[in-house]
Amino acid sequence: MVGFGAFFRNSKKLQKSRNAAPKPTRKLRTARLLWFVALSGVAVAAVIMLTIRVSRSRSVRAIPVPKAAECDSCPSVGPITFASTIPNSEQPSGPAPVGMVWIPGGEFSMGSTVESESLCGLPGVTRDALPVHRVYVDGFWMDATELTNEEFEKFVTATGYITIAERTPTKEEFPTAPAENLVAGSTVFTPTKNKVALDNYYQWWRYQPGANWRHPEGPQSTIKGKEKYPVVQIAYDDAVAYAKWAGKRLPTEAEWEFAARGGLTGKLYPWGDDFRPRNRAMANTYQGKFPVKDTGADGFANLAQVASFVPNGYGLYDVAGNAWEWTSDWYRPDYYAELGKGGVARNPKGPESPNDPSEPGSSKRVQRGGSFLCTDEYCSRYMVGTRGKGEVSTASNHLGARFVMDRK
Ligand SMILES: [Ca+2]
Ligand SMILES: [Ca+2]
Repeated sequence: MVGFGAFFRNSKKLQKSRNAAPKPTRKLRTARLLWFVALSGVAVAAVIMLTIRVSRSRSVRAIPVPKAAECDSCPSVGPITFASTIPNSEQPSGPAPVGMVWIPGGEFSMGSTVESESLCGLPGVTRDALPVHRVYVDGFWMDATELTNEEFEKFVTATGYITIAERTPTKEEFPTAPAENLVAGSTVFTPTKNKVALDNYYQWWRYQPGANWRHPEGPQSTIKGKEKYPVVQIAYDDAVAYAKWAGKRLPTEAEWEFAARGGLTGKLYPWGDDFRPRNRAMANTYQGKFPVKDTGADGFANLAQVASFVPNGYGLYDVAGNAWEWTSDWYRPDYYAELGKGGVARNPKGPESPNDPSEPGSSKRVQRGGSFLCTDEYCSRYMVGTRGKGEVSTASNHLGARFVMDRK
């Protein structure tokens, strides 16, 4: 983490370079940016790992045996081979809820052995997707797509719900902040003008007053015409509130990964091991020089309408890329190591409490699937076994959700 002073200087440059963005006062930027950056999470948390990646590996490679000696803080490594996925054969009797597909559940190997997961050269970064371990989950219904703007709007219309990004921070929450600095907003990705060293994510993330799900990149942005795009700028509690209204819930991390693997065993991506089979884009990710210019070579230089790419084996769209997706598990980098000590973990629901050594005291939940900002330069979190994490009250313009429902 860079210090506050460095961040402020960098963000000042960013604001100066973006005429379209409102220009908050220096005091405003100072207090609000400090607060949100301290919370980090979401995209920021993902990018922490991404930025490190570039210096380590430009390509994704699976390794037969992790080099434990490289990392004192990495979990102990158990068996790393993926055993076959064994789906349950039982099918639900009733019809599928609207927009949902049946995920049979069953036993599978969970985790990732990808070398670029091994980012232990910097403090606080561990191989959190190791060891590969055996897990069983019951069958469940899952949304075929990420939650869309039009679906979220129905919820808001029906309930009057106000998302966290829309709420004005209070003096009680931030007693030391001047009143004029308490402004609602959220985290927004900002392309840089020129190529930059990928060691400071503050260069491409800013706190944007007025950014929320209706205005994902700030007051001048809109979701008009994007009814079937994934809703973003959704913090964890926002997702939970929607789920409660819709009679659904967020998936556990294990459910999410079982579903995303689509019945395959140990593959890098939800569709296999080839990122672009027959040179076909399979997910909405980032092409070009990050974070300067996304060429949109996959057809989209920002979010895409949901289901713009082919689904996985279970009929799920965009489990890789487009928008990050919340899960209900607390984040701990050592959780897999704990589970790996036993036999088959049955319906794991995450650790009892969160702990991210890179940001002690923060409360983070697991996020999955990566986003349109993930690139093989460093953010390869569209790989199906890898993990993301985000502070629960922090949203961003590449974070959304998808939900599940238990069989009645
Ligand atoms: Ca793209
Ligand atoms: Ca997604």
